[in-house]
Amino acid sequence: MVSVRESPGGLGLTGDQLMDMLYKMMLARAIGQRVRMLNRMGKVPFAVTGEGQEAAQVGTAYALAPGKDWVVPYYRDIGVVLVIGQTPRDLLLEALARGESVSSGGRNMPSHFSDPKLRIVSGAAVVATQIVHAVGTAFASKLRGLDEVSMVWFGDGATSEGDCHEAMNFAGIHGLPVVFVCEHNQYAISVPWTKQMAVENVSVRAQGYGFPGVTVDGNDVLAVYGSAREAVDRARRGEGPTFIEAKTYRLVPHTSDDDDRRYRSREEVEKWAKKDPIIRFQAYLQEHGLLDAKERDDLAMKVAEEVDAATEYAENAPLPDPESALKHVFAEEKGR
Ligand SMILES: Cc1ncc(C[n+]2csc(CCOP(=O)(O)OP(=O)(O)O)c2C)c(N)n1
Repeated sequence: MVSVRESPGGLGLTGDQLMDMLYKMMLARAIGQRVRMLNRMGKVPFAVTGEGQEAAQVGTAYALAPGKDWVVPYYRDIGVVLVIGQTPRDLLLEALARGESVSSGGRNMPSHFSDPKLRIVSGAAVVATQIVHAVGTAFASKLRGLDEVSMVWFGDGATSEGDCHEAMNFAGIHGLPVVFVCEHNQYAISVPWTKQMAVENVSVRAQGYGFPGVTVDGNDVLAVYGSAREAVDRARRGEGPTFIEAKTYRLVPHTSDDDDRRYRSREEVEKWAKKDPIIRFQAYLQEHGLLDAKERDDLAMKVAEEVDAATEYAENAPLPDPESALKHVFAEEKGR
C-alpha cells in the first residue's frame, strides 16, 4: 500500500493549496452532516453522503484541471464536486431539490451531481453505470485528440458489476485517458468487501486489463493526491488508464434509510473514527507548522457560517415549477 508521508513541498503543493485541501474536506464533511440533519427534520427526503471519505475524494479531484477534465462522480462525492468548483449553495439547492439547482433543477435523486460548465457528468442511481460513461468521455477526448482526462469514482461494491469490468477492458484496449477511483469504504450497504472480491487489493484487477493499479491509504489525503497526480500525468502523456484503490471507511450509515447497527459493530466504527482523515490531516499540518489551533478553529467557524448561509438561501429558494416535471423526459413538441 502506498503511504506517502512526504514533506509538504514534496508533492509540489503550496501551503495555500494544502490549506485549501483541508478547507474542502471540512466543507464536504459539514455539508454531508447538514444534509443528514435536514433529512431528520423532514426537509430532505433522502440523504446519501460521504463522511469519512473526504481524503479519497479531495485528494483525487485535486489532481484534475477543473472545467477542462471530465468528472464522473458517484453519490458520496461532495468533496469531489467542491474541488471542481461547486459551492455549498449549489449543493444545498441540490439536496433540497430547488428549481434553480444546477444539477437537475430538482428532478434527479439527491446527490446525483451534475454541472455542465464544470464538466461534472450527471449519473444514474444504478451502481457502476458511471464507469462506462467515463470511458465514453475518455474515448471521445482521445478520438478528438484533446488533452483531457476523465476521472470516475465508485465504491468497492461497484467493482463486482459487469459495467466495471467492461469499462476497464475497453479502456485498456484503447489506452484511454481515464482514471478509475475506487473509494473502498468496505461495505456495499450491508455487504462487506470480503463478499465482493476474493482478493486483498482490488487494484490487482487492473493488471488483467493491461494497465497499472495502485492501492493507497484512502484516509491520507496526500498519499491519495500523490497517486492521483501520477495517474493524471500518465493519462495526459497518452499512456492510458490507471486504477486507484483508496482504502477508507464510511463513518455514517449507507443512507438515511439504513440502520448500520444491523451489520457492523460500534467498536469497528469507533476504531475507524480514530483514523478520521480530517483530524489526521489537521495533525499533519500542525506538525509541519502550517496550522495552529486558532487557525483550525477559525476555519471550522468559516465552514459553519458558509453552510448556514447556503442552507438559508436554499430553504428560501422556490421549488421547481410543477409544469417542469416532465422536462427532458419526453421529446417536446416543436414550438413549445
Ligand atoms: C445495479 C444496482 N444494484 C443495486 C443497487 C442498490 N444499491 C445502491 S447503492 C448500493 C451499494 C453500492 O456499494 P458500493 O459500490 O460499495 O458504494 P458505497 O455505497 O459503499 O459507497 C446498492 C447495492 C443499485 N442502485 N444499482
